[in-house]
Amino acid sequence: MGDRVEVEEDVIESVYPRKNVLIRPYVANIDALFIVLAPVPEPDWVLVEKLLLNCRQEGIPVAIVFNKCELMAREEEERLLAPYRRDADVFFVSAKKQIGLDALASYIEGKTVCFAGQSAVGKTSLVAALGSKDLVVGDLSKRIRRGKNTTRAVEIHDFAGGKLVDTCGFSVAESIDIKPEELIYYYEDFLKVQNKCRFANCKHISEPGCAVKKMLEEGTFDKDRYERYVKLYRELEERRKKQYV
Ligand SMILES: Nc1nc2c(ncn2[C@@H]2O[C@H](COP(=O)(O)OP(=O)(O)O)[C@@H](O)[C@H]2O)c(=O)[nH]1
Ligand SMILES: [Mg+2]
Ligand SMILES: [Zn+2]
Repeated sequence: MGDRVEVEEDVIESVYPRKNVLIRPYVANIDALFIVLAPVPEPDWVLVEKLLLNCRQEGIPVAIVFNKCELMAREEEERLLAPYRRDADVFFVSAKKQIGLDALASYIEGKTVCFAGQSAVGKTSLVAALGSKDLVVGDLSKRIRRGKNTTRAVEIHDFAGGKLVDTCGFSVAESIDIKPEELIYYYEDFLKVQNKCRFANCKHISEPGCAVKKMLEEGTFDKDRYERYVKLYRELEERRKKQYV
């Protein structure tokens, strides 16, 4: 879904070449990915990291959309999202209370944007709330209110000269296609200090004389980010082991 096609009476006339493709969620030719998070359900940061990496590989810009923002204090939200500001634009919104939707709408204008993230964070609610704010969308809200039962894996809605792509939740176990030893190349802040590590190919996991570890001890490196990196590294390592048995 998401290939650019010309549809005439449900017949696919032609399929254009894809400019990018994501596997989880399975979409193609998007201009930006929205990673939707919320205070509830509690964010799965490893999933966030995976989505960021997937988009980096495919050259897709990412914005983090923190929904249900009315349920948490702004300082707390800012603290949670601070480590991601270098990789993504951040929006604080509420589909329910109609907060921050104008900023989101102007970011989307003319783009095909895919909403991704855990189930129940409010992806579909956001698509519906945006639709109700925009006069150009025509029958968007009608189409969305067909009810949950008709929600397919991916739904595409016209919006402000672009498109909103709503996806359903996908399993956190779904993996990215990166070798564990390649993971480091997606962490620029790790690479910056790598020349200070004793080993040129340091993965900053258990190597002696590691500059990242030293900075962690000194409190000058983001601990949460490092822990997510290690978790992801271990997961990729595990998966490779399984591939070779
Ligand atoms: N408090 C609050 N609840 C919301 C908000 N947006 C969505 N929800 C609720 O979160 C639940 C999941 O929403 P849904 O759009 O189905 O999530 P999806 O699975 O990501 O598409 C529903 O019960 C919504 O009413 C919000 O801004 N604030
Ligand atoms: Mg949904
Ligand atoms: Zn190191």
